[in-house]
Amino acid sequence: MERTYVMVKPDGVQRGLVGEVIGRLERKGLKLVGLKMIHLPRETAEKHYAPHKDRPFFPGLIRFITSGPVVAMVWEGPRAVGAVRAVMGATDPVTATPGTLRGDYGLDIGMNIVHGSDSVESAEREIAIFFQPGELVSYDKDLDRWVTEG
Ligand code: DAT
Ligand code: MG
Repeated sequence: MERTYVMVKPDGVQRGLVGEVIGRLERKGLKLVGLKMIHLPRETAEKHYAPHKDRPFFPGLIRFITSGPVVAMVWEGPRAVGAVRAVMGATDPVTATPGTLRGDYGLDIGMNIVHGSDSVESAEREIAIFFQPGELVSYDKDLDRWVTEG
């Protein structure tokens, strides 16, 4: 079982795509175990995107991600990291496969609607930035046994 960090970015919130992101991940069979809406302070944004701090797009990325509220979430499931990446699509929405969130809704590599951790290690690091352990819930969903045989 894995947990992954997902964030509807300011463009996704402004465009009314929060429900679309949550709905697609629910229908995929993943389980929502943490959720909050926040307007990221600059320090938190810089911490989250620290692996990109030397990239030329970093200042613009920080400006964008702090430009409005985001919806921060933790999703759980078997291979949840890869499952979310697949639902989300490639980084550049223009080349992201249609049928993915980015492929269906985006045109701009920066304003690409949603973030999802790229590995189990990144997920652990990112979840710890946004959530206290006590803010995440554990619960059984009766439907889980119809989603995976595991
Ligand atoms: P992803 O969000 O698919 O994991 P990433 O981790 O490589 O992509 O980059 C983080 C974010 O930074 C990405 O969602 C959008 C922005 N970004 C990446 N490459 C960019 C580029 N060449 N120009 C502008 N923004 C970029
Ligand atoms: Mg990434």
